[in-house]
Amino acid sequence: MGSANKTLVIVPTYNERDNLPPMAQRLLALHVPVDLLVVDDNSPDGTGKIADELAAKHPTIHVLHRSEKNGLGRAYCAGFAWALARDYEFIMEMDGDFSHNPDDIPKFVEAAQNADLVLGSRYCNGIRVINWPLRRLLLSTSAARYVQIITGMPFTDPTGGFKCFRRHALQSIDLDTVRSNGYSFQIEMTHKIWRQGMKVAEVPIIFTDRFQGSSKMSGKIVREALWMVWSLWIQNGLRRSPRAPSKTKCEHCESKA
Ligand SMILES: Nc1nc2c(ncn2[C@@H]2O[C@H](COP(=O)(O)OP(=O)(O)OP(=O)(O)O)[C@@H](O)[C@H]2O)c(=O)[nH]1
Ligand SMILES: [Mg+2]
Repeated sequence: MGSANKTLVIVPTYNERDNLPPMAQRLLALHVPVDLLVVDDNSPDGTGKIADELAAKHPTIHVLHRSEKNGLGRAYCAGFAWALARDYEFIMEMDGDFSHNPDDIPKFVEAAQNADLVLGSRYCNGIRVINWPLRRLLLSTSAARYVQIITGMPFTDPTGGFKCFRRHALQSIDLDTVRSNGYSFQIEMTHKIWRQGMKVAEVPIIFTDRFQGSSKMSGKIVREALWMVWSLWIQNGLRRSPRAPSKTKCEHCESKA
């Protein structure tokens, strides 16, 4: 199957009807050409229908409909499988609520020329988070430290969801074995790539929390992440380093990574 562009941006959506059209416009206007895949879990607000209308107008926009809300991790895995069945080389994760700035996409693609996975980091060289209450920021930075200590992964922002995978990095993972769904989904995907000795780069991003709607952060998401990192450490043979020599790289904050 052919595809027009080498880069696919996967945006999972659940009730994003107001955000999706402006997001699509921003992606269409990028100087690096990208395809967009919307993975919609039958949003009650009709986001899926809006996505279909956009796809009918623009050949670079695609939609994957899923029958019910099943979490971010499952939506992304479906999107990854869709991408791997086509020719995409750079496969990105991005939120659909403008927490992630689509204008950062070219920066990821550039860094991915020389890496297997690129992570957007809110915390390398300072803290760049807008509109988060202090307790949410503390939870996120403590989670990052916890992940670093237990797994040995040196990344400054392991729970972030703005990422770019190279095709072969995704192909190296059995997507059916990825179980986690909340923030630990991000940690699990990165760990599965890093522990093979693949090259992981970080690029700095500014994260802006949605100004409308309430946070989905819950005790369940935190608990899932708490045990997941121990499970990853066990999967890695109790190692805190990759099995193969690490090629970890932080483009902009080399000293910290
Ligand atoms: N397909 C699908 N998309 C989802 C699901 N849950 C969240 N999303 C989308 O995933 C992206 C990130 O989810 P958010 O709800 O913003 O999660 P968050 O940023 O951790 O939490 P907030 O503080 O609420 O913004 C958004 O584009 C959501 O619409 C889901 O179960 N299925
Ligand atoms: Mg959000």
